[in-house]
Amino acid sequence: MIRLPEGLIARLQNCQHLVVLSGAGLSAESGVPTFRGAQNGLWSQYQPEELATPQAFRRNPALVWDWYAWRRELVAKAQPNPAHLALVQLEVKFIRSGKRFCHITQNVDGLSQRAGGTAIIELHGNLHRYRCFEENTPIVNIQESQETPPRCPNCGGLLRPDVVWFGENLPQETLESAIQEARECDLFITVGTSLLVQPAASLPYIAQQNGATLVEINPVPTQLASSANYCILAPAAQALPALVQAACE
Ligand code: BJW
Repeated sequence: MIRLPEGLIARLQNCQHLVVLSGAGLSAESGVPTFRGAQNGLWSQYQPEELATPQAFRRNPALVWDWYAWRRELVAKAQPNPAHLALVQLEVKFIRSGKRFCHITQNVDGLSQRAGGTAIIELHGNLHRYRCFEENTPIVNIQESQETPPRCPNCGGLLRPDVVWFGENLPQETLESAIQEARECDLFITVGTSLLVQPAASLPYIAQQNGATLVEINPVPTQLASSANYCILAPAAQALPALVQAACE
């Protein structure tokens, strides 16, 4: 049984505009490894931070492509977990009551959408989409290819996953929408993120500066814990369903 902090349920029930910022911990209980957790098996010899860069792709495109292909397969076999489903329940509850809800995710796995979520901002892209490394154009259908990575049908450049790597700008409109949501909300919940990566890590502070109540859900407290109004030190798949059930009673 999760012990929810006193006052949080009432705060959630009174909230008019909820923003949730999620990270890899949201999908941990679906069997998807977190970004900075211990890696196992095939890819344990590589640091994810060293593969998720344009430099790594330039140096060894096949290695980076294969890493994403492996992750894509892993995610395809995974199922949304009770934390993804609880967020969808919150979205439905908020929209039905005429209140605002937004889920900003750093995850590229698409599991929140598979759970039925629609009010989602994908800050770091999606590993099921592709674009041309040279022209930066989205590529919808990729053809069977002997080459790794496959090539762009328009210019012959290498294809890459449509995700945001270190040192790359987030899509401007996406980032602006996320910042606006953070500025306007009155309750901001972070779940399953280490908050080590900018600009996502600044969003809770933007929300707080504009008067929002901050909540952190993570089995391990992050640097946000000292500023948060409420912390739930528990896995997402336990904490979120407990919170949603209590708020809906
Ligand atoms: C559980 C759990 C359970 C476990 N339940 N929880 C300002 C200062 C310094 C540096 C910078 C700065 N501004 C920009 C930078 C550079 C850089 C950056 O932030 N570097 C830092 C390392 C310092 N940022 C960028 O380059 C960004 N671009 C940018 O800002 O452009 C302009 C610019 C460039 C350069 C300089 C200045 C300005 C782009 C960032 C793109 C990040 N991309 C990645 C890869 C995406 C594709 C892929 O997945 O392969 O995104 S990196 C990686 O980190 C991935 C994640 O989305 C992201 C965040 O990780 P997340 O989700 O928090 O995962 P973890 O593993 O770190 O944490 C998991 C958490 O879950 C833990 O806390 C666990 O405890 C918890 N957990 N089980 C709940 N069951």
